[in-house]
Amino acid sequence: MHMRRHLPQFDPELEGYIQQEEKRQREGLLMIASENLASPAVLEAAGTVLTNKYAEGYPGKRYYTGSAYIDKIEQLAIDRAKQLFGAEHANVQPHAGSQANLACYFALLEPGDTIMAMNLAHGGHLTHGHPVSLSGKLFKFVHYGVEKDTEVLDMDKVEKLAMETKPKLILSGFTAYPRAVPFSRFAAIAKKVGAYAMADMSHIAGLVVGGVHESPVPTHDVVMTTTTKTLRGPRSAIILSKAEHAAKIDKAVFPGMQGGPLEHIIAAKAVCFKEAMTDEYKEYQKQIAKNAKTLAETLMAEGLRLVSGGTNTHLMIIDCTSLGISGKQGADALAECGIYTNFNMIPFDTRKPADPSGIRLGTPALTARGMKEPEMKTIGKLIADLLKNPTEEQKEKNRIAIKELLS
Ligand code: DSN
Repeated sequence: MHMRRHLPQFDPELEGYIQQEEKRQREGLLMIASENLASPAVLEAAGTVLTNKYAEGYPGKRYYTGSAYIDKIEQLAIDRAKQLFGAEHANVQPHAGSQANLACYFALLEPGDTIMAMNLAHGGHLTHGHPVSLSGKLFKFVHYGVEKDTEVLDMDKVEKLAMETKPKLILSGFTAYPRAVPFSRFAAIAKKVGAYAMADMSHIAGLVVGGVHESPVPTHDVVMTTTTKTLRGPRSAIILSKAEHAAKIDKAVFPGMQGGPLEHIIAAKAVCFKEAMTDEYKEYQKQIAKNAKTLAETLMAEGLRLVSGGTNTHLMIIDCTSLGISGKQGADALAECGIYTNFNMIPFDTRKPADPSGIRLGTPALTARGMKEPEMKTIGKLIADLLKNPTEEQKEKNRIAIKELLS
């Protein structure tokens, strides 16, 4: 818990809400697949006077004086990102994933060009061409999706679609796909049709560092990732690229998409990358995947159906259809006893996005708390018991069991 000295004095109302949120995080099971628990060192770096500094530009080429130390900090983040992922170039300024994705598109393409990406309802992201996103308004998207029977990608069909539609950029990497992304196959297809290969590895960047998932960095022109999720850094993003795209990427981020970089958050990213270079961190990533496997097996043994029949990443999606409840009803019931997940579309969902059939859940934050396979079995059973019987009595039983588990 953060010990604040000034905020409680000046703004007790706000401090009170922060403390309530700290308590919720401490006393709940955080199972939203994209959330994690940043370390105290990351939080400390994010809460520094670096927030006071304007530093538009890049290290050594700023539009503001007084940037000597900021330059050192940003360069440290850049060097560590390159080293960590084996990248030729790193831009650490994107405020968040959506900006980073748009910057990549603008670096390599012209508005109106065709991008091929995953359908949002099958696990893509809003910035992968949904009509409500600027991405979908400014570029032409062709979407691939998973197969109805297996709920996984058929890469021969992805290749066929690429051959037919000749996109200028092929994007891989997803937010709700429980299976490993076949990055090298995506890169080979892009090469075959003369498209740029781009990966959004936001969900799995930590797993990539831990050697649990193939890295897209060697085979792709550009790779973006958010720095939270499995990576366990601050809420932000970076772009990695081949050296030949460096100047275009930098120009697209600043001045293309953004003004002043958030140097306090860049400092927190530098801390995260240092943490990610340790053996302990790699073990942590391996445990995330082991925990997800055990949790998925437990849920299935309890009779729940998981999209694609399981997981080999950090996340899984429960299909609530046969339980007679919607994903939203299920996620709300779980939250009422302190198990936080999010409701999610399943492939070929017949329900609406605001009340879909699925619940997405993951293991990064539980694993950050030191939990292992035995806890996953206990938690899987609690989740299944509640979804099969979402009564007040079962919720109370779960609350007691969770308190015991976390004590
Ligand atoms: N919010 C992220 C997620 O939950 O996967 C995507 O932006």
